Amino acid sequence: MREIVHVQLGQCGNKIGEKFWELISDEHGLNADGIFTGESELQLQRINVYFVEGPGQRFVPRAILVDLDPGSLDDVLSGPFGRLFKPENFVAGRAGAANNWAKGYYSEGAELADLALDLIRTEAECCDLMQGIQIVHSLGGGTGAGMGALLMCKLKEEYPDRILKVYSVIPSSEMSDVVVEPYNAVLGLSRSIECTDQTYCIDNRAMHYICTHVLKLATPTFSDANRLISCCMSGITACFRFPGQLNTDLRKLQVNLVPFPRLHFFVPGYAPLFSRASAPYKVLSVPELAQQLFHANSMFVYCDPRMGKFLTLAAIFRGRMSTKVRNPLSPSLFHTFSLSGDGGQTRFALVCLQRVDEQMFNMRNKNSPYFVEWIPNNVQTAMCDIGPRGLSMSASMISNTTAIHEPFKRLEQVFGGMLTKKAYLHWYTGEGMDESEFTDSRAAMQDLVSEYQRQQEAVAESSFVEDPVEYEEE
Ligand SMILES: Nc1nc2c(ncn2[C@@H]2O[C@H](COP(=O)(O)OP(=O)(O)OP(=O)(O)O)[C@@H](O)[C@H]2O)c(=O)[nH]1
Ligand SMILES: [Mg+2]
Repeated sequence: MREIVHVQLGQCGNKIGEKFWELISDEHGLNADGIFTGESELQLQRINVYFVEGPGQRFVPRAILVDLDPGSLDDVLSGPFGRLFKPENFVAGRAGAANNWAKGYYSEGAELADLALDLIRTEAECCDLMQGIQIVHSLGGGTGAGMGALLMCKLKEEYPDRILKVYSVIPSSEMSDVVVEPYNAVLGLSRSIECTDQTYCIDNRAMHYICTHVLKLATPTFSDANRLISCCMSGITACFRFPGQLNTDLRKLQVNLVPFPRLHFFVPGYAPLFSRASAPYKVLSVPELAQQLFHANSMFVYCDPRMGKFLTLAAIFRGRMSTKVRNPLSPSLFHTFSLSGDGGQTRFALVCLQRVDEQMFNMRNKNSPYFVEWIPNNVQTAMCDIGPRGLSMSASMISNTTAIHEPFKRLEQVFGGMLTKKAYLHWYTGEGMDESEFTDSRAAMQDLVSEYQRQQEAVAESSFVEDPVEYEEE
């Protein structure tokens, strides 16, 4: 089995992680005790990717829950799904990292990191063939960003050939008023450049915008944002968790989505998103979902994709799609997935996938100025028959767009402004951190921003023009 080990860190990581496990447990037919009460064999077929089967058909998340402040872990334990998790896999500190990256990375976090790593190791050793590790954390918190960075670096060192996939929540003043967050975020992101394979950026500014302008919520809470984030995570992972025609795994995603190793900061997106008032009038269809996915309002990072270029993009559709297709199967479709040999069902799925592919192809053509022209076929489509609870269909997107350099640049500039004044630095140096780390992290962010800009401006070279062939005369 291609197992994934999950780690959730800090308050934000634990809140989002809790929602994610609630959602996927339900999709796999598990109740709050992890007992299977589902109806379909499909729910169990690949359940081992995220769950470990214990005695009595009880399924336990392959998850480690960490926080330097015990509060968020207590909340998970006393929450509706508290009994789902293995009690030994909770790692709690005593006092938190007080929004200080250095406490998470160097002092308090470093003390607890070995314990967390031991637990991760134990889970990894019990896997048949672990495909990767996923971390959920915030980049604003001391624990999430600081200890998160430490764990990432250690895990990459220990498991260099496994995919390290991280969901990182980018801070925003709309949802937090902690002044040092830009410091924590840039320090954390600069480690992500080298230590992670895939970083899914979730920008609280975008989450706030979606909640207020798209869902029309008057006073959005973290819980509203977390619900959307967990739906997107569930969509992104659906093809690993359920049998499908295109069983995308982490490595395939990695190969297709990351043309340059450092440019692995993805913008996730999700559709449908609509307000409660408009729900009764919504008719979901593949074209509608495809259209929504390309809209800036569906993207979880506050940036305009039209200000950049998509390097690559993957879209995962879920649910029962219509089978009405006009064109015969395109031969190019076949090398994107393998047939599972189940006759009619596969045929049906093929036709559905073609419809979804067609729509994505149309959307790509319509938006062609926003794609780099030098990567052909840079849109991947995957499909999972098992829909999300309460909706006939949904779609999630993972885009690798150069537009992400805008929010990174904004963060780096705020960071630079505070650093020039050496504001708040004493909190960090007081934990043993050197000032040069700040300048190094800033330089790493600046390099990343310019790398994205360079690829955005790069044009295709005419390398396809063949040299004329000269024939010898007889
Ligand atoms: N989307 C979302 N963001 C959150 C949530 N909780 C906190 N945040 C954001 O995360 C950042 C603060 O990080 P936390 O996760 O609270 O901090 P921590 O990792 O527990 O670290 P310390 O408390 O400093 O030890 C801020 O930018 C918050 O806006 C949440 O439930 N959802
Ligand atoms: Mg905390």
